[in-house]
Amino acid sequence: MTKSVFRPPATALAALAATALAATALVAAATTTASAATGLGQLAAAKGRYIGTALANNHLGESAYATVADREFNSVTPENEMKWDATEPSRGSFSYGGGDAIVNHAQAHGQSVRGHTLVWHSQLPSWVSNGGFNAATLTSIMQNHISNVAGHYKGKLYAWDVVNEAFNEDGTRRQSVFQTTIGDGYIATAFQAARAADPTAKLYYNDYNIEGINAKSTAVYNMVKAFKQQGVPIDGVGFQTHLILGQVPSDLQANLQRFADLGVDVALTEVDVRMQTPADSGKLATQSSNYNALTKACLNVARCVGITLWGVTDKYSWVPDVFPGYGAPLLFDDNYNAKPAYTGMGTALGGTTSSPSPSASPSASPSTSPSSPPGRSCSATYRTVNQWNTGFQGEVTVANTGASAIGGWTVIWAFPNGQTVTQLWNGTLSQSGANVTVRNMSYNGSLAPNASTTFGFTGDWSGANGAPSPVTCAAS
Ligand code: G2I
Repeated sequence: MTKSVFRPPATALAALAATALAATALVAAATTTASAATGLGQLAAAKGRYIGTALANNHLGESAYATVADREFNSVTPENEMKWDATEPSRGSFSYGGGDAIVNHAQAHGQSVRGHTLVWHSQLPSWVSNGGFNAATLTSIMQNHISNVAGHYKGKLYAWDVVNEAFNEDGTRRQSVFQTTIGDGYIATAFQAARAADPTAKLYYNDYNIEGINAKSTAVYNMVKAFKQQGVPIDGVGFQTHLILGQVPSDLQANLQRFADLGVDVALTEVDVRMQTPADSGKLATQSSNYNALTKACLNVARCVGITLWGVTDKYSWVPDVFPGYGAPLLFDDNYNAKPAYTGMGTALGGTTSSPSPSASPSASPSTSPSSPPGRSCSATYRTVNQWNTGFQGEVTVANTGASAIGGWTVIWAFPNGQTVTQLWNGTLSQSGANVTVRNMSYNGSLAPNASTTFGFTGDWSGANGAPSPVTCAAS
């Protein structure tokens, strides 16, 4: 059994004491502090999800910034370093210094990376936006950009925001240079180029103000539906979730679910909840309940794979620059004190989580193979996809080896060299010491005879990173 205990840092407790709502959360948190504190990312990993942050290279030298980022988050998104103006500032001249630094940092700290973003109207160098290119030339410029940038990071990223913010509020297409020059088809072309450049990264469409059901989200929904019908390679939709205090859409979960039902992953990709500054205890309490609600909405949708905050600390948030008079939108204040919002999110992630079912108990050992009902059987094949100094990425393929359909699977192994899983997707993880148990999600448990599915994970290793054997599978 894996037990993750959520304990806010001491500074969070002090901040919490200020509000009535938070006081309730404090009691909840305090009663679960039975063992060592753990970050939000670890809590999420126990539920097969991630909690990420936008990371900015120029702040990584600040020790409090790096400490909080690495303690709390198991996914990162470069805030600006992979955008077009950073990666191809002049035509055909590519620079990856900033993006590489983020990827190296993430790999050294067991964090997966969401690439952001390949095609966007903003932070687009003027050689592209004002180049006066015709459709054929701009298409090839766009394909070349994607092929180089996604190709450079091939195999290293969990996902890419392939196209960002292509729709207006009324559901029409934004009149970007790509739209006006190439036409509607540029988005599908971009996804095809991204798949060709990096076949393992999940490919996302990403936008803001699509969290609730409205004209804009419905336009995106219709595009995704058409892409799935046409075979355009899209894997996910990113809901930026830049919210105003007290305005979490009541239909957030329903909206995430309708997209998931199209057969794509969903994620909250740039979350912040801004308020008029200065903050006070009442606003901070509302913000805490807003974070709690949006986290629960994601957790209630099986294909909501994770939540990324758009920054580590209020100190460096983009909000006050763009919305004067507003700010304080994140989980940590200017001094890196955890805010009530931190506890709002942490309690939603289940301060105490466990996987109590018998085959996931601490005594579960791969030497004791789990058993399948008669007629049902499955196999599990483990492989190391990628490995770096202290981290690695693994993948397990689960196949139905019986003559009957199966409705679920459980895979068990023991790591030979003390490796630990830091994040796992397309499965529900439980790790106790060396023993790992992974169960299917609701959407990938059913397998017809001969059908297979995969789940992936990132992990930490030191000394050696041997593949476990045996890796056993039980069908249900
Ligand atoms: O605007 C908030 C976000 C909306 N969705 C897409 C995201 O990519 C976007 O992020 C923000 C960054 O957080 C800002 O840091 O994108 C802004 C640009 O559209 C970023 O701001 C820019 C400033 O405008 C530049 O002056 C500055 O040089 O950041 C640059 C690097 O610090």
